[in-house]
Amino acid sequence: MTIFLAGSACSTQKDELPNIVIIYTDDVGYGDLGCYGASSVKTPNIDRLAEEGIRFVNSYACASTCTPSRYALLTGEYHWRKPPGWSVGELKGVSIAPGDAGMLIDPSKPSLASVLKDAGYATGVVGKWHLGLGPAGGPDWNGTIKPGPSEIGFDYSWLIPVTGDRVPCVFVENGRIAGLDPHDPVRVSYNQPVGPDSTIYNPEITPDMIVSYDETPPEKYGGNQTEKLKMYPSFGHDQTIVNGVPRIGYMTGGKSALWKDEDIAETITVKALDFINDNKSRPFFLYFSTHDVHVPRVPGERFAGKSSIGVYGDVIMQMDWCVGKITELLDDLGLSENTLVIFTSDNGPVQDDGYHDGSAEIIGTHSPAGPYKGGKYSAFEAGTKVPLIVRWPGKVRKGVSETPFSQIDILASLAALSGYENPNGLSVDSRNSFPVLTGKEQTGRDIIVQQNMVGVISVIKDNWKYIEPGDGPEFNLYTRPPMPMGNSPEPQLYNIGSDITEEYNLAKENPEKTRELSDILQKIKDRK
Ligand code: NG6
Ligand code: CA
Repeated sequence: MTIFLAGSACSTQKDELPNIVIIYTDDVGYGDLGCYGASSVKTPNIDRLAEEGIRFVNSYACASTCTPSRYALLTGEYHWRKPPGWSVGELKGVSIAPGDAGMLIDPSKPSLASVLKDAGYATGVVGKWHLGLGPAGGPDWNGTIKPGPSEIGFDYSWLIPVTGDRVPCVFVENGRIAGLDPHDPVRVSYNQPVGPDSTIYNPEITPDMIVSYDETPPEKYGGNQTEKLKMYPSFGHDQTIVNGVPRIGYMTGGKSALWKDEDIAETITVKALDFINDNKSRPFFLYFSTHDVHVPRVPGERFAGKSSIGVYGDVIMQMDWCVGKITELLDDLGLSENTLVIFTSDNGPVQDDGYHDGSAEIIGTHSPAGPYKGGKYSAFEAGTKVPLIVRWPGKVRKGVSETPFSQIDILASLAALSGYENPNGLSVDSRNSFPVLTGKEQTGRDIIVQQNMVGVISVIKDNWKYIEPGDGPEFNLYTRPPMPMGNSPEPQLYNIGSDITEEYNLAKENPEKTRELSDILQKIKDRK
């Protein structure tokens, strides 16, 4: 592995710090973008970023679900160092924070936001959070919601607090629900119904009852309030209907603050643009975290019905539009030259992820995972191998990079850029790879580490991939098509150079390599 000296070549004088915009998309897969080979859906704005910057073809998120990837991005530490013990249905040890999780990031430790704030940046987060808020057990939603982003260094925050498909369906601005009428407080519970809006939970629904998009769902899907639904759940998402969309978690009240799903993309984009405008005359760091292309997929009027592959394509177009609005403003303000834009995704793709939205049926020849196996939730490549585009005109080598990169290194890399003295000392896992991000250095990380939905860890070294044995299910049956999870009670070893779809488990044939990689993993686990 190449070791870069602290504060090495890439460190920058304070007065010339570039602005930094991280566009972190949700569930966007390796094959979802034009510049990565998609042809059924157009992404001109992202493709332009790729043309003007560097596009990575071997870049990884740290996990195949949202919470642990975001945790690693902001803290530089693998989330599996503190196994969460959450459950979803029958699945135990799941790495998806429930909607009433308290703040997961320890405010006493450095974060990407605190490091950049200390370096003189105005720091803002706009969009999906999903890292817990408030004390353990969740916040007082009607009061001041803390700890949260401001406790880890964000000057400004406008959040989708959990996910679009989880309550509460409100935005939280700087620790308060935006637009909340104090006479109509919200009530939120992840344990029991909380009032008339708590709806259609039906414990008799099991995965084998999922029907395809063109069949009529069994009556049970609608429970007692079918008439309110504009989109059926295909699994779960059956506790509260807000705007005709059924969600996970119980909620009532807060009518004046409820978001409208059709408007989420535009609302958060406007907030992101406001943040840039407000801070245009000083270095700023914006973490813009889109809702698209996560479920529920409810495109705004501008994009509804516009793609040839149903809502799945519509929301990709919408996400691309958000990107275009941001780059357009940077152009208009004359800031493009001095802004480092990083575009990537939190985990791989999924089609039907609990809503009857046609994504499993109308997708045609579009391949969200590109050539790879698996997707969201999975230990296979498409779970974490995601698009990464970096643009900083004049500063990055334009073109395509095959150098391996892991999002775990974003913390130390951006810390180094901001002049932080000892970026590799910030966390146990993150290493300064800034020269890789700019294409100056082509010897990337020699080891890539990632986890799947149930915390099974894999390591990649020199095209060999080892997936540790685990006891999770072989498929996630809550999705359609059912997602291969990469779980097996046996160790797995793939040569992802020659067997890119991970068909042949060579662990028995090649016990030395299996042992070598499992030892490496053990050492990483033991690292303090
Ligand atoms: C799953 C949800 C899925 C999605 C996911 C989180 C069900 C059946 N599935 O449990 O719809 O919300 O959690 O996605 O409830 S993530 O991108 O935020 O990790
Ligand atoms: Ca996600």
